[in-house]
Amino acid sequence: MLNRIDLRGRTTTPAQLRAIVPRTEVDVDSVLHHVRPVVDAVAARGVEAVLEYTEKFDRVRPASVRVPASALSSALSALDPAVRGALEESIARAQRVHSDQRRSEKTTQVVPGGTVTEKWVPVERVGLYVPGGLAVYPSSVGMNVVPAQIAGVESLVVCSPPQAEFDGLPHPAILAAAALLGVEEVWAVGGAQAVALMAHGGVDTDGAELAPVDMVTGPGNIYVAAAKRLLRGLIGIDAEAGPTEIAILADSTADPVHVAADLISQAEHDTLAASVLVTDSVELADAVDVELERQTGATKHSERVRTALRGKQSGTVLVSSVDEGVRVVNAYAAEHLEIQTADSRAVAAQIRSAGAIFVGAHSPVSLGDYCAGSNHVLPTGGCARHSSGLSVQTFLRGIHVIDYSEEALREVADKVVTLANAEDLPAHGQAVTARFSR
Ligand code: HSO
Ligand code: ZN
Repeated sequence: MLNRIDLRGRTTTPAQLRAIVPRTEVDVDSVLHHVRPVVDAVAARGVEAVLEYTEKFDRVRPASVRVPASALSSALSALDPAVRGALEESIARAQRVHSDQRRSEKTTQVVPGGTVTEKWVPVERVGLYVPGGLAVYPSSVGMNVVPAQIAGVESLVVCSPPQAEFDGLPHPAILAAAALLGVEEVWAVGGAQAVALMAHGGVDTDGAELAPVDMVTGPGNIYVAAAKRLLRGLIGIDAEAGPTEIAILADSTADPVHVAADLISQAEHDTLAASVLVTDSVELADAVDVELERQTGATKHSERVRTALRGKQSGTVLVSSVDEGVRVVNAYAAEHLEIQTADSRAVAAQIRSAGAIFVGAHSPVSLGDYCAGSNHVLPTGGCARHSSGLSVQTFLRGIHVIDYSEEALREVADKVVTLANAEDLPAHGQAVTARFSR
């Protein structure tokens, strides 16, 4: 079922490997000209423009955009108790892991009387975008809200598209998840309009105010990504999420049933999702292909899965050794990387680029999607080469606090003057010497 790329006997550089192992290119630039007018209109006319675009794109006109508190509490009461229990477990585990990400203030004494302290200050107000439609993921609400709350973000707003079938409210599972996490401010707005409204703020038809946020996080389609790209700078953003990716580095000891199940699990998200197997075992590759056929036929979203697995972004890469496989997966920098080899931990220790690494036979990606405690908002499209997944750090700003005494300044004054003069910025030096010339 998967395309096969045979790298055995070929010598390749990381840059060549990145070109050889295909991935979905999402051309966000190509939709910027559609999204710019939306962003500009919302900036200029606020909620009035939001309602026009909501009618046009979501085919519903909510009475008010701000979701009433009663809708949040009734969504939570109506939530299936089993789902609520599982969501609570997911949130509790994420809270444990993310609590350990908190940073403490550190003071470095550079010289006697001269210190630099790095203090960590949470972003004040954060907007979380939660998609509706095909992808209704209450688990993702937790993955965004938990690190923000643990970072100490004081003000959080969630935006999610209104649904005609739910009387113009966002999907009830999203409302329930928000309520469970103690998020009180939810607005029924989706797409680029949502990002623009959060960035610029606005006033609802009934006078409720959405104060502008400092940062927007959360997944979304290409229009949401384009809006983030246009508004970045005015607001901070997490990342422009692309289609999900799983790479599995496996040898002959891996179980093809598990490997196939895991490849299918992420293909289930999207026809553009990427499922990549990297292996030194032709027998495993063959057995996985057989399993993929069998399991895809039996799975609920088989059409979507089949399209994703057959897409050019998915495939099997044959390598001559696990070491070569390590080079391939490091170059590919998958959002999710599973290691299923004889000594999975030792191989995992060699991985330098991946959004998250899942080690051994009992750590499938879907565990991480829901209940490992790790975050499932991870860098896609090779961004794992330079970026990390969502964490407490995403919502913190490190601020250097410089505190020097007169003596400590005097001691280094000539160095400052020398460097200032070398850069032809003598007034910089003056700002120091002025303190000692009288
Ligand atoms: N695998 C997705 C996250 C997710 N899976 C949400 C299920 N629900 C992207 O990491
Ligand atoms: Zn998933």
